[in-house]
Amino acid sequence: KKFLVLLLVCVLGVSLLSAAALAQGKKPKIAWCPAISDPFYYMIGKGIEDKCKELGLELFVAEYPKAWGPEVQVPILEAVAARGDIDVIITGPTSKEALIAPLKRIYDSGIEIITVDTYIGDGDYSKPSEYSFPLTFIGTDNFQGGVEIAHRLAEMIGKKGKVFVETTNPDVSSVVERVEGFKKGISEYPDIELVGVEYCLDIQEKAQQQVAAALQANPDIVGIFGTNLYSAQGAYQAVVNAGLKGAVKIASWDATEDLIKALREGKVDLVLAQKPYEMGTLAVEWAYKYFVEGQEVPKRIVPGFFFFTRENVDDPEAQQYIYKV
Ligand code: T6T
Repeated sequence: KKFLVLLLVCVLGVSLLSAAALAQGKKPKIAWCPAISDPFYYMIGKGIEDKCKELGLELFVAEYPKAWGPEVQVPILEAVAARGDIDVIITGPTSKEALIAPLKRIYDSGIEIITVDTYIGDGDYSKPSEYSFPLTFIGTDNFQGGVEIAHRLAEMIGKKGKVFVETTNPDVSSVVERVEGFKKGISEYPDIELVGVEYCLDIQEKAQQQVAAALQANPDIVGIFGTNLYSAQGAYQAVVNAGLKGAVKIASWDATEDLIKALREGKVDLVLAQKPYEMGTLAVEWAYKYFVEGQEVPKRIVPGFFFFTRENVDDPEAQQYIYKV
């Protein structure tokens, strides 16, 4: 009996090994499953598409969802996995927790996962855990960005007064880290009070209403941090509508053409640009290196970010950071 078990273990081991060996040298077929339809995700998609062309890789692009969340994302991912011809899925998980099990099932069916922009669990894929199976996480250091935004906003408001944060969801790694980083940064200013954090679920109109309500409840708010493009776009519209343009300083995240125009017009005062195009090219490059060259993939890859201010917004070298889709 012992011998039979041993034999079974050996056979299984050898077939797993040969499956891994077979995977090497083969050009992977990539699937891009965006988390939401927005200029940031279109830029990632553009990077993926360009790099696939350059490396001669086949690419399948899933639909760009109209709403943010697992209810919309999971069925799309499952349909892509069910095609049967995909080697790697590149996606941005719309929840740290709710996406662990669905992505694990897909991984167990033989598809590698690369997460871009957002991660599952705590994002540390380097030590074994129920969520450490993705090949890598490629995304901005959102916590650091939040800290730096806090310091810059503090300078703009003379290091005193009430500030407010408009964000999207409480369980999405990117924005959670931005808020945490912001709180950490702002905690160094004893005369600044954070009066609230609201969640718009990535819906711009909701962000606008929530900021309008916050301004009514606290007419002496002097600074607002909008943690992503819909939060920031909704925030500045509420401030303009309230007749407070310029009086309330706005730090925004994501360099859409809309936010850059608003910066020029004095409706926002700071824009953090991520590097979504680079996230896309890096994801494909590493999938290629893993499948074709058998290279080990770093578990965390961090493209930097860039700050737009009214002083540098027209610099020729800054233009590359605008999300132009
Ligand atoms: O800010 C980006 C992205 O980093 C975040 O995870 C979700 O929102 C955006 O896509 C902007 O809408």
